[in-house]
Amino acid sequence: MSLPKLGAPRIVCNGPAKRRGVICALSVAAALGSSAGTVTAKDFLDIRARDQCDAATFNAGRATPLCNAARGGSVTLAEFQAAVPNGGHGAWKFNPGPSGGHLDFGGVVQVTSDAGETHTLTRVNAFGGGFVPPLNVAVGNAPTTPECAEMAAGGLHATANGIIVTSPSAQVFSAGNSTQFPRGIHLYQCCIHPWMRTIITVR
Ligand SMILES: [Cu+2]
Repeated sequence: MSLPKLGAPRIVCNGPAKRRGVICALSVAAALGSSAGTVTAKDFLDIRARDQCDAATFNAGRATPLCNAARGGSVTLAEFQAAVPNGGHGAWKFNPGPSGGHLDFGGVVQVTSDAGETHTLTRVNAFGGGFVPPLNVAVGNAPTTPECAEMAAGGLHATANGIIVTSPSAQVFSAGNSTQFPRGIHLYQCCIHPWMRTIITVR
C-alpha cells in the first residue's frame, strides 16, 4: 500500500472573523479524518463468539453441561428456543457481526469466546444450515453445509475450514497464511447456531 505524504493539511479558512475559528476547526477535523482512513494498516482482528445462555436452564438434566455458568448469561432455554423460528436469538452472534470485518495479509486474527456455549467459526462456500437440525429452523431449514458436515463427521472436530470455539478459549491465526483465514473475502458461520454469521476479508 502506498502511503500518501503526510503534511499540514491545506485548509482555507474563510468567513467573517467571528466564525473563522469554528470553520477552521471543522475543516482540520475533516482533513485529518480522511488522512487517517487512507494510511491506517489493519494488522489485528478480534473475533468473538457471543451468547447469553442461562446455565441453570441450559444445563438442567444434562450430564455434560451445555453452558459455562461462569459467563453469567441470562437468556433461559425457553427464551432461546422461542427465538429459533424467528431467525435465532440475537444474543448468539459473532463480533464483528454480519457486515464483517477485515485486516491485512500477515496480520493476526484472534478468535476468543465471550460465550457460555460451544460455537464453531467455520468458513463456508455459501451460508446454510449447521449440524443441529432443530436449530436450522432459524435459517429456513437450510441443508447442512458441507463444511459443517465435515466438522461433525465422526464427532465434532476442527477442520481446515472450521475451528471450535469453546468457553473459555483463545486462538490466533496468521491472516492469509492459514487455511481458516485465507486471503480474500470469506463467509463464516457457526455450525451449531447457523444464524451466527460474519464475513472476514484478508486484504
Ligand atoms: Cu454457535
